[in-house]
Amino acid sequence: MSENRFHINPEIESALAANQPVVALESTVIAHGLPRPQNLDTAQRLEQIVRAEGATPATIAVLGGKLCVGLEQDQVERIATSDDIKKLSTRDLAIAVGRGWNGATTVASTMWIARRAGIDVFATGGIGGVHRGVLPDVSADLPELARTPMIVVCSGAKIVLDLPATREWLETHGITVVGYGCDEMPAFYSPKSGLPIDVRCDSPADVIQLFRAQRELGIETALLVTVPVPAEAEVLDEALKKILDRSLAEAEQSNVSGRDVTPFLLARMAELSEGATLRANISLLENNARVAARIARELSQP
Ligand code: PSU
Ligand code: MN
Repeated sequence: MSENRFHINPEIESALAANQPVVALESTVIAHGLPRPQNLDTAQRLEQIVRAEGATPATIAVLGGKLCVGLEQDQVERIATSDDIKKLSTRDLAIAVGRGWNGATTVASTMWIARRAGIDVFATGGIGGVHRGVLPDVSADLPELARTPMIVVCSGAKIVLDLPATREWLETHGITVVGYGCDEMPAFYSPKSGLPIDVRCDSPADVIQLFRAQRELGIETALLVTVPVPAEAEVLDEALKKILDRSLAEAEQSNVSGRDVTPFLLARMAELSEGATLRANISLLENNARVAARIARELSQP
């Protein structure tokens, strides 16, 4: 790994050197997943929550072609407010570095960078997965989970996806799915998917016990810790189904494809639900950051 392609914030560097807890956060959710101005507020809140739990937040992005781990306040603002922030998945990292781009990192590319920076715990909202529809559109988040040994805290895969197919993919590729305080895999805005978890954990120590076992065995996949959206913010299934169907139909009519699909669907659902899905998204992001910080603290115990 070429050091000069990375910019690790000194605060993160010293936390990692001292084996203090660090939580990686992605930036695509800020730049492309949430509307303004809630995106900047949320980015700042997530960092505050991680700090309040006694861990150091490392928001990850690419700025001027550098893989940045831990952003300054003005850099977070830039990601949230400027119009030239690209959505970068793993396949885009070499292009972004080679050409000196600014971009936000997805779950896949955030994991890639976090792992190489030595971070073991990452919090996000919903992972990407197998999309609905005939074209096999599979998020790069999935293969990255299959080859990156770290703890990823999320609320399952985003509801816009084919959740049963995504669940099967995780199983086929040997990714252990933990239900954190739940017995089924959450479905992003809703706690119910009808899909199984592999194991239930009720505390950070429970999760770390599995992560340590995974490490000792040399298992190279992520440990996917799925946490339900807090009850007061969940969106009921019936309401959700209608707006989801309408959003999917609109995406098809407008020929939205590739990296634009997910941001389009999330934005349309927020509009059609009069902000209910947005509130759920922010609530689950905050809760996941809190859970991840507690897990990171447990991991840093000797
Ligand atoms: N979780 C959220 N909102 C988001 C995302 C996750 O609550 O916007 C982003 C993540 O960065 C994830 C990406 O990696 O959506 C998936 O996009 P795609 O389906 O194009 O791979
Ligand atoms: Mn895709």
